[in-house]
Amino acid sequence: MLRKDIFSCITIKKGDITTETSDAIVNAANTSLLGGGGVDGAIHKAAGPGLLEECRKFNGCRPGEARITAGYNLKAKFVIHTPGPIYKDGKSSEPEILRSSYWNSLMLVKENNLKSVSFPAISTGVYRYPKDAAAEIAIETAVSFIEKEEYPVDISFILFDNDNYEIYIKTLEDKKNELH
Ligand code: AR6
Repeated sequence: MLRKDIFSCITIKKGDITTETSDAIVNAANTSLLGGGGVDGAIHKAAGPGLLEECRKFNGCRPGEARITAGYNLKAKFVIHTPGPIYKDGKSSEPEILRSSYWNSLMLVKENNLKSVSFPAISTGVYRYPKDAAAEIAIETAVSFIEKEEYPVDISFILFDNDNYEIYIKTLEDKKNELH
């Protein structure tokens, strides 16, 4: 049987997302879209001041929504900015908002006809989302995008810390076993 997802692929890598060569990298931003620390700070530093200038035109962005800009000095052609949820107790719509961040970013990939995208582990740093639960949502949303949208795309997860890297490997393995 020909699988629907035959042209799509999910990759897990350890590293720094600012050096990725995919068509787009995703930024775990805040609602101002005007930069910050963590991966956001690293992306703005590597991209140069043009990125901040372009981000100003959005006048911010709500958690779970996403906006696309050029990549400036990055190797990636585009940056997709999405503020994930700030984790409180897990009962304040955090899972839905995190899922929306991944889903809306992937919809921008499709709308802009991009072929590859790299994600960091959104909300698992300063925003303190538990890493296991966040990885489940990231992988589950990527798989469901591939299944539902039937859009061929290479989705990479670039993990900066060992914990997240190991959690993602295990979560993807579990998901594969569930699907077969
Ligand atoms: N490449 C890939 N992943 C990275 C990199 C990098 N260069 N640097 C850090 N990470 P965080 P959040 C990982 O705090 O939790 C900012 O100030 C890091 O190990 O960057 O969504 C924004 O402006 C962690 O697993 O983002 C917001 O105010 C993951 O990226 C706030 O932080 C996310 O950590 C957003 O918090």
